[in-house]
Amino acid sequence: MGDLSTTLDSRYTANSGRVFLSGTQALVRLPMLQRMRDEAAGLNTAGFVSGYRGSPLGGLDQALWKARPHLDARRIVFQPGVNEDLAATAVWGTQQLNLFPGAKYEGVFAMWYGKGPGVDRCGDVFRHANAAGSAKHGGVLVIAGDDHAAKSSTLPHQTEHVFKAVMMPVLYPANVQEYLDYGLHGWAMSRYSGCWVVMKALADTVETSASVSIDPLSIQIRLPDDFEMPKNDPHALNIRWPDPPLQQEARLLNHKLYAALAYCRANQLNRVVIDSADPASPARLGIITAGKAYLDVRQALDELGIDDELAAQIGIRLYKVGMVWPLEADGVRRFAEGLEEILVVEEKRQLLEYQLKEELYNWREDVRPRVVGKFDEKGEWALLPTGSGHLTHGDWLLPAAGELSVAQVARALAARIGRFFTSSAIEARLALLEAKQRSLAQGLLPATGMAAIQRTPYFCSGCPHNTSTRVPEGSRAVAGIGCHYMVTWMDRNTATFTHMGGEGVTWVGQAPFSSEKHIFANLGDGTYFHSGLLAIRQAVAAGVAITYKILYNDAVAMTGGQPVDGPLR
Ligand SMILES: Cc1ncc(C[n+]2csc(CCOP(=O)(O)OP(=O)(O)O)c2C)c(N)n1
Ligand code: SF4
Repeated sequence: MGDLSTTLDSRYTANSGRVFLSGTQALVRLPMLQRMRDEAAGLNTAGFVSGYRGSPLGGLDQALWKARPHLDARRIVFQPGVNEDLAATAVWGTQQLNLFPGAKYEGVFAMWYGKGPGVDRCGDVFRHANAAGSAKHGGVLVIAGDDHAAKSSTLPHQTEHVFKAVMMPVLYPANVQEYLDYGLHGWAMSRYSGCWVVMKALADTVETSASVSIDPLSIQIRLPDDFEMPKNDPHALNIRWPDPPLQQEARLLNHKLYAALAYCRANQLNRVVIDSADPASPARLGIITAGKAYLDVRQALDELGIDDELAAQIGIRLYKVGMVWPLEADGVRRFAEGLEEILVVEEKRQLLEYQLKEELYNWREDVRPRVVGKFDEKGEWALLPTGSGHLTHGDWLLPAAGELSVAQVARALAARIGRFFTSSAIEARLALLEAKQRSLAQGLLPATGMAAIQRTPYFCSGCPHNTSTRVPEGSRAVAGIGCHYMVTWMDRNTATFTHMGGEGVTWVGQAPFSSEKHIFANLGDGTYFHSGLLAIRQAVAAGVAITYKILYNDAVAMTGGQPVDGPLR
């Protein structure tokens, strides 16, 4: 008989073995594991979590609230932000604790969370706080929720490019176990390198569940022995005061990012997963990938009937990247050696591909593998005739727009493998996949060939948005972010919207040039508290004729019905 002492709370109380966790629950468990590790290491630390809700991290705050007794027991404070950048500012404060007298702990490890648009609005604070750095016994882990397919967002987002701009290293887990493992590495890397470290949480992985190993000490952290800390001081890269701006920049560019790379190297966060074991027939085709795209590659190989053994035999070397920016070069060099070609499989815009090409650029031409990924071997910059006398870019292989399907990845893999290995079994499986893909594209269910039903969402009956989003005859409204955005699909003369917190301000740029006298703007009560109040102040400051409707439904509905974060008056 199984262990009858297991309860739902075991996911947060078990100290060893395996528990069943969703990705969101793993993010709740993560700071508890960090505290347990610190305790075992004799460190007197505490934890702090702040951020703002939004899919795919819409339910994280509710999960943290539910786990409150377990967080309290591990000295972890959860203080949601009024918005994302104020949350990040509070996290910045945790790293300053030990600069002042009165600190009750040796350090505070902190976690920020938010969705892509929240990351976008944090550019200023991330840039400043990352340059200032983390505390030696603190560390900052930034959980960035990404929605590549815009399933629950007004635009798709891929935040790695934002973090590259503010110079924060990015880890990209592929499954629930890696949320725990990379999270612990993230804090350790942050303490070591002084950087704020990002962990990308993609909808496709953070919204899954799995049985995971929960032992806080199962991750062995190795501090690099090949990295020279300035002045031989192990804490030379951590936060300090005073700290002039050019010294911060020099510390970050000359040392901190290289310390993060050394940490990645020492802990083998990037690794070869499949390779030829036969020196007489070494690998020819390399595949480099990360996160969800890694899962797509595994699935595509499986669908093509290529297991690990066959893959190694036919000359495939598979490289799984855990830290996608910056890309550690020594591992890349060892991965690329002897290959004829490398296929980069990554979803959305090139991140790995551009770094890989840059790192291989100075190789001798006769040993440098060809790199394909977003585009085939003609490359992105080939100007190809369109047939109508115009020119276009090279041919897409794995397009950047939208998300990749397993069939697309399988097609690209089969094409590249087909250059040196053909098998009728692979071709037959590919044909099957293509047929499945075609019927899905036509809106047909592959199993039955019947049309899949599509239904436009509408307000729930009884919802105040049903009446509050109506406009008087002859007038128009602009929409805002929230559940009430659905009004744009209804016959209610409501068109265009802004990002969260800009509601109605587009009118400030139109009113001086328009014969229209007045518009309405919808603003949810949750958004009003988050940032929308400033939009109203902008409209007042500009003196434009606009009527704001603050849509009071007493909830931040779109993300799960959380209470508005404070009083509205
Ligand atoms: C900067 C930013 N953070 C978070 C989100 C995620 N988000 C989308 S709608 C929404 C809640 C809006 O609540 P409210 O304004 O009360 O409107 P309601 O959903 O209740 O209609 C949130 C947090 C976002 N779109 N942008
Ligand atoms: S705000 Fe709530 S009640 Fe209204 S449509 Fe959205 S989910 Fe339904």
